[in-house]
This record gives sequence, structure tokens and C-alpha cells, in this order.
Amino acid sequence: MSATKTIENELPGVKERSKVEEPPLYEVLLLNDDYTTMDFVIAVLEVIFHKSEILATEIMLNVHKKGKGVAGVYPRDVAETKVAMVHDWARQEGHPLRCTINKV
Ligand code: TYC
Repeated sequence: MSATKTIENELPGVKERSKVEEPPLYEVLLLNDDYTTMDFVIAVLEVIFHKSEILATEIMLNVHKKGKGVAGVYPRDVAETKVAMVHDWARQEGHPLRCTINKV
């Protein structure tokens, strides 16, 4: 089922409400492995997912300890593009890093 949201019409004095469809959202999950360097995962989180260095480090350590973790939440096409960017960059640098998407 897709999400809907009721919004007030923004014109002054107009009391109509309209339903807008919001796109389904997908988490991009980073998966742990034994070989990708911590610094590379932090760089991925900073460059591709626009996280601060502090938050990127926290997310990376959480993935390292728990096995997986959320890098970001996006509409499906954006999430899929980010997965491809992570995989392309990791392969270029010789890292086995993997990530996947999961509908929220
Ligand atoms: N476990 C890796 C190491 O010890 C670090 C790592 C963290 C790898 C997160 C992947 O998604 C990952 N070098």
C-alpha cells in the first residue's frame, strides 16, 4: 500500500484539502564484510550519502558490530542509483563492500 498525505490548500481563504501520493521509501543497507577498510566505508557514507564525518563513523561502526545498517532512506530510483554508485566505487578500489535496498 502506498502512503497518502492530506495537505491544506495554501491559498488564503481556501479550505480545500487534497490527497497527494507520496512515493514508497527504501532504506539503503550497508552490509559488513571482513575486508573493506573502515576508512573507505566512512568515505562512502560522506560522499554518496552526505553524512558528516562523525555520523559516518558511527554508522560504519554500527555496521561493523551488527552486520548491517541504514546508510539512508530514499525513493526507489534514488536508492537503486546509490547502490550502483557504492558497488562501482568499491569495485574500482578493490573492496568487496555490498549494499542492498529494503522497502520501509
Ligand atoms: N568490518 C570491516 C573491517 O573490519 C569494516 C566494514 C564496516 C566493512 C562496514 C564493511 O559495511 C562495512 N575492516
